[in-house]
Amino acid sequence: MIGVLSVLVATLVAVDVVGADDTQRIRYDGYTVHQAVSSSHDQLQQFMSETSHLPLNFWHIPHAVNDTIDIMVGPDVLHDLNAVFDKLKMESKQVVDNVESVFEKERRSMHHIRRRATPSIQSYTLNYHSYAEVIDYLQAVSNSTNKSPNVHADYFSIGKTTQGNDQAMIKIYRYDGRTKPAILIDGGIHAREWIAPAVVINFIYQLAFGRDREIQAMLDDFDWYLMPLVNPDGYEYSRLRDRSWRKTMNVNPGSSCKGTDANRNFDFHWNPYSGGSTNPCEEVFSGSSAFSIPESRNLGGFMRHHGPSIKAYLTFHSYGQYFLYPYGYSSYSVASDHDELASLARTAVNAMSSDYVIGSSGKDLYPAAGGSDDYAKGACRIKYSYTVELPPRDAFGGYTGFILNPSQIPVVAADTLKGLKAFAIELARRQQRQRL
Ligand code: 0X9
Ligand code: ZN
Repeated sequence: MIGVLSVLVATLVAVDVVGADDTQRIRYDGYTVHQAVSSSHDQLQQFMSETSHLPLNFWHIPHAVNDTIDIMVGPDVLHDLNAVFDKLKMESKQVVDNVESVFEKERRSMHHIRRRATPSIQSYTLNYHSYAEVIDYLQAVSNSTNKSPNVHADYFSIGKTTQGNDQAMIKIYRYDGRTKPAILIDGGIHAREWIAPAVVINFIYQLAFGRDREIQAMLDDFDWYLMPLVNPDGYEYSRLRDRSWRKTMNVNPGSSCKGTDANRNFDFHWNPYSGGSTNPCEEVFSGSSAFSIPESRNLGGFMRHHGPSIKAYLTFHSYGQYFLYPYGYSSYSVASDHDELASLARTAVNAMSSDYVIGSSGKDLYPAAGGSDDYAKGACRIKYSYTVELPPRDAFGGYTGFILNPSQIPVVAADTLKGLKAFAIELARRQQRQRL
């Protein structure tokens, strides 16, 4: 009996929070991150082709001319990377000296914020959580709000991932006898961008339990669909095995490399040669065809089905502080109503204290086809569709790229909520004007 119990306890410890068996975790000792600036589209193209044979991990691909490129490399690749920088006369600086110590620090901070045996619903907003905990949270929100006559929250799944996890969604609304337009929000398309699901979890809390005037107005005017983890398989892998994992976890026939970049797989002008890849071993693998993976197919199906009632789609990523609107599939494809999209983004950005760059995804430097934002707008006619790249701005300093200390979650979430409030209130105003 004691034997069984100690095995059980050992297992529980092993999978604790970010835990897992550390021997199975991919370590990044001696890996460094380098920041360079590409001054033109041509220079970026040249850089990409000169480095195509090197195992580089792009933390940040530039979204605008003179924007930074952040690249993680292993110690044995550093010499070759520097040679390319020299050849193209690109200035660069090392912004992270040892990636593993940054990852380690994050793990330690997460352990410091330990949960109590029976966590309050609010406590879920303060740390990064496992997929199972996120599901517990959504169900707890759903159960507790449904006791009140005022705000309702319905938990449901839009489908299963490759590994059989649920793509969980919650609809938050106030039923007052009117059919309302909706706003769709998601996070976690990219596994390692943990701040995105954390921010969506915070939005859910505020919409379900917030009592201020703006939240009430947001529920008066819209129904809210929120999905914190579009890609739970990849997210779990990034928690337990490889902190820098970006893709989903599907097996790719004929390759030993797993996963697809879900944000290259949506079925609108799908094109692996535009910011994606046909190589399953690449981080931006576009998949074998559009909608080849369930994660994008299920989300796309949901958007298509609810398209007419959804007025805005916001997909949260990190990092860089960008508010991007379609189209991203090529450098020449700017939406015809881009002024309206830019001005609504401006309203949101003005309400936040973090400084965001507003722009059209593909135009300036870095087109990428198959994004969820393009699909929402191009295929589902959701007019106001955006990719929001959350803080920080860069890979340098205390909050390093997609590694943000969990103590920053409430700070980033509160600021982003200010933007969301302004966004929703202005959108409601535009809707009303249109009806008059
Ligand atoms: O490259 C992406 O998928 C997004 N950036 S990230 O650093 N989070 O990976 C930007 C997507 C912008 N939208 C489209 N290109 N459609
Ligand atoms: Zn992303």
